[in-house]
Amino acid sequence: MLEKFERYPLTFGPTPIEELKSLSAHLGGDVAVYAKREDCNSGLAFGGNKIRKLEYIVPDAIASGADTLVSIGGVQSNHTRQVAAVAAKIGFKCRLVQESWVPHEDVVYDRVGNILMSRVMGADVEMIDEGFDIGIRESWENALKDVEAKGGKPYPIPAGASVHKYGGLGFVGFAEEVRSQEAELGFKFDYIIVCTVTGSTHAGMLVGFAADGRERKVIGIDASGTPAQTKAQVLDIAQKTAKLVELDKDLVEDDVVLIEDYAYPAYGVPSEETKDAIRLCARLEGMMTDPVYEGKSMQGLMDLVKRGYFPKGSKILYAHLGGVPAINGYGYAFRNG
Ligand code: 5PA
Repeated sequence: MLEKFERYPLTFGPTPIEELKSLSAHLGGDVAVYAKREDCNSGLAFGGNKIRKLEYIVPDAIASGADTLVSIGGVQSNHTRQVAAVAAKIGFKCRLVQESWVPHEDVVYDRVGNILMSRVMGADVEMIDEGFDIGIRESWENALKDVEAKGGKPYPIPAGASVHKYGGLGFVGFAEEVRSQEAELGFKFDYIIVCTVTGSTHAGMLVGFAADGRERKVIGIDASGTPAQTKAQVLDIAQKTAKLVELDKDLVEDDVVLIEDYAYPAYGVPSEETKDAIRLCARLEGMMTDPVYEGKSMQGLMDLVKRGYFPKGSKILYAHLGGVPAINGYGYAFRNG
């Protein structure tokens, strides 16, 4: 589906799929849980889901003649850290807008984890006191103008690289990769669990898995706390991406399965249940998840299994999208483990 698009390799190659046997047994043994490790996908500053998206965006950035990648996220954004790493790798400058999307308890929240790495990698980091919103932001548009005013040539990458013409392509590739791994494994996954916020990860998967009729088997776990906006954005990106790759099927609203029950109390704030899910997964599998995204989708996965959402015998693929560096900003929440 992606042959006609140029890809700039930034990942190690196909990401491993591993069976989470202890977790599956702990959850009762009726379903088998596997993880596809997007968190281990690249040597670029701990990697994560944005690297796969950026592989299809970088050729356009280079062709545009730009010299500065300009992007936006919260203070502990994984996305902006990955943009900073990619900019360093391809010899671009990087301008990042970090908005106050998350209330926090730790005094070092804006000094550790993702933002620490972005600064070390040379990004020009600007802190803006604005709340959470996955849409196009004035602060980001101002940053684009500012780069230009200072003689630079900006290349715009919106939040999560989602509302970008090529933002959905990377995770179409994820679905194709899963299909070829399934051929080797000798079985197909019945469900794919994905954490959803700005939407292009989920949207790309919808398009990729629609190719073999599994679009409604992609189960999005909302971590935005603004699910109506997130769901609409997933559908819009999926429809545009479907057109781009010439999918011979129309995607409709009901194809976007987005479970809203685990984003509480707010974007970036882990509930007690999210923290428990992070601890349980870490203690059973040695697999770390973060308090903003993957901890919430892990909590969702565990709860859905317990509630019998998946028929007995189901094989479930948990997409681990990265994001662990942000846990450094949550030292207080995990002070006792
Ligand atoms: C993010 C996003 P989408 O934004 O494509 O829906 O992906 C959700 C997601 N898991 C899931 C991890 C670890 C993520 O980092 N992160 C954003 C960021 O600024 O880091 C875009 C919000």
